[in-house]
Amino acid sequence: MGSSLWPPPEVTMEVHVKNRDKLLSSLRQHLSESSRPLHGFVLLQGGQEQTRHDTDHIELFRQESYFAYLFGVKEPGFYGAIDVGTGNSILFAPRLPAEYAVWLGEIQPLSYFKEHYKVSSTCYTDEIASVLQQHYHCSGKPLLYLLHGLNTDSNNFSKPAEFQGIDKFDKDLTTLHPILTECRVIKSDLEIALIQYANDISSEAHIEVMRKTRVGMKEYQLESIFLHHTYMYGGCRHCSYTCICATGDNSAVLHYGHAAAPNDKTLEDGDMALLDMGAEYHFYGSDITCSFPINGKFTSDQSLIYSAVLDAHNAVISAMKPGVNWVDMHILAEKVILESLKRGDITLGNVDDMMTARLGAVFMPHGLGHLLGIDTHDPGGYLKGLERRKEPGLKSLRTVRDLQEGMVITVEPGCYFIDALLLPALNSPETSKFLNREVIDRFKGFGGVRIESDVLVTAVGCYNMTKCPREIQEIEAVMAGAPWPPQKISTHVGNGLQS
Ligand SMILES: [Mn+2]
Repeated sequence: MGSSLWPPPEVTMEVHVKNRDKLLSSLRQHLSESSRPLHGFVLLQGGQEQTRHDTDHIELFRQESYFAYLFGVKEPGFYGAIDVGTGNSILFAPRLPAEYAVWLGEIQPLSYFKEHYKVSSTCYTDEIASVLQQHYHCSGKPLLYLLHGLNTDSNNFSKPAEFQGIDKFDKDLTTLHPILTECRVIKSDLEIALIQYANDISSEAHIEVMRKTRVGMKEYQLESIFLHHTYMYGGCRHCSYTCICATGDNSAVLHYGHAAAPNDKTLEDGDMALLDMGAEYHFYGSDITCSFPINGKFTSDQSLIYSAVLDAHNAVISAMKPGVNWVDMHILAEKVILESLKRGDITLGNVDDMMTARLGAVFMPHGLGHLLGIDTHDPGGYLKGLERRKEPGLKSLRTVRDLQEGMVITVEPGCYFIDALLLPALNSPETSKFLNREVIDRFKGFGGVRIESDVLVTAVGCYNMTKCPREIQEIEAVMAGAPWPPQKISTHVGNGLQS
């Protein structure tokens, strides 16, 4: 089919110039407010290439995300500094051996990096200490603002920059991380454009997969179609995350597709597919899930679960606007799903009582969604002072924040039949009374449904950046070959004369 999006858009480094400006003004404001001097340097160390285990096989490098945010540098081994006093930015490139030119290509001069990455100056990484000393015009040791802080999704800490001669500097390890992370939470127009493109090409790839899905194929063939489309027509060499191509009972395995479960099941007639796949374009990602019947026609049970999830997805998007709390959106999604399950006789009793018993988490154990940007799970979900909830389901939320204009957050309700959760729930006196055992038995092996869109919070509401068919009729039509987006039906049905 090719692609309506070819060729991919030009990337401008202006996005990173703006990101640096934003950090500089936030940091300066913070320093002024705490009566601290406006000098010193922000210093970040970019990512390093890694080899596979003990071999010389070099894994394809992808830049560390904070470094990518500020400098947009695709090459490994760089450092970057921002002079807090002057606002000047300095990139430090690794000094490459002459042999590099034999095996890896032309060695670019420093001027190339200065021009390409739109920084004030470029030097070599073995000059960091001397260059920063030269740029410092105040008394005492120059102060370095280094990146050190917790990633609340992984529980890992970012690694502060290290270099020869760092002992000649004072170090501040606490100021930078929360300020830089907060900058990343609210997206600029240029960042939004990149996320939109990642969404456009990924949405198109999902539709291509939907159209080519046939009984008897393997899950990895769906993955392959997606990867091909986003790379071939979008130049997306990286995905935001490993593709989850789950069918049948695998779709209840939330993070299916990993090395031990490598998308290798045969697609069976009557099964659902749950495909969670998103491409990355110039560091900025997308995170999209489509669920559909492999044979192209929803059964009544599939419609029941799918509609429950779609209603939750749509209810959340209708309610989203600045000031709305994300925990409330999660609870709204749970409630809509539980009401649908009750109408389908899967659950019994009063929905509010089910909510109190946290029954929603039996069917949707994960959080409703997460911030999205350079990382799939973009940082900043838990501002200082915000506590993770303890209750099932809510404790999985990657943020509990109020929505703000400029956030991009995924809306990804799901409903799954997971034995590891259903069996204990059926055996617990608090939850078993809500569960219709016979009907639930019918859903054994069903797997699950998830619908995931990437949503931008606007001044007055929100905007869904993901453009996939979502309604049951739309999915069935697209799978049967109908165009997407649907062709506009002409309102001009007069006498055939062109108006
Ligand atoms: Mn997601």
